[in-house]
Amino acid sequence: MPDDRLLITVAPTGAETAKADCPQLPTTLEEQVATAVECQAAGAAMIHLHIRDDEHRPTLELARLKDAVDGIREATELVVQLSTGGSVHDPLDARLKVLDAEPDSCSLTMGTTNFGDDVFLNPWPFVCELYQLSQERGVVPEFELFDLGQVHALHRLLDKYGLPAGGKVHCDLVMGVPGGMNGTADSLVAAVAALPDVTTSWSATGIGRSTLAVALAALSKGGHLRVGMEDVLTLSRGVPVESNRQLVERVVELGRIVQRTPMTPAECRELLGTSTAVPAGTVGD
Ligand code: KMH
Ligand code: ZN
Repeated sequence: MPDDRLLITVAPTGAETAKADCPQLPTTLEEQVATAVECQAAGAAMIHLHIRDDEHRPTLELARLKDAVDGIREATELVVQLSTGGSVHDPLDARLKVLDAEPDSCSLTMGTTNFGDDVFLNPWPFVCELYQLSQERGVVPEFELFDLGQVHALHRLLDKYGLPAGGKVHCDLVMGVPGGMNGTADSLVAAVAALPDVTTSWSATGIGRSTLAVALAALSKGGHLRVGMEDVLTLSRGVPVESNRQLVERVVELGRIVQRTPMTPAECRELLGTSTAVPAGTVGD
């Protein structure tokens, strides 16, 4: 793949924003499929997905997760990544069951983080269990790193359990969460320098007002980008995001300025190893 390619992941919904506070947030299956279609057309290659119930509340209900995976696969070529982080209120066992929906990829956060006034719980045994399950099922993890300690935890995980399904190591720096590393160029440079040598690709996203600083720093360091209404709800002070497509279009333009071309979903599969992902233990058999 040409080395100017830019992976844009869209995270359209998240679990923390209420529909009542943001009616343009895509929460129904129809809205999420429509968002996926227009974000792919705008330049996204992967979708990081949280789903909602009929009352627009976060849910990990398996049938709905499967419907979302199927619906997005029918309408787009996007790599479908399901969140295993869920909301701060989701129990660990329900988060493990997300893999039953058979996504291409899953998020896998490398440690516990204070999350505003809440706690995003990721105890080490849970991280190890989820990782081993992803290896067994052939689901490619995206290692989500909210602070530098989690980068070091990733070294421990890979040392103990080996490479992910598909053989590639893709990380996403989630910066600017109140409780995690801040969303600055300095923090990004430190985190990228600490990534394991076996890392094959990384992206970054900055929450809220840090979104542009993080995107520009990531582009400067040759990284990839995640954007979406999970992470930011304003385009500038007082100007609300009207659609995820706007956020994708904005980073396509940033990428164009630094001579990066949006990656296709097929190129994203190659980058992440999802097309070749086989359960651990069968690699090389
Ligand atoms: N909603 C956050 C508590 C993930 O998707 O894996 C966790 C989160 C991470 O969004
Ligand atoms: Zn998420």
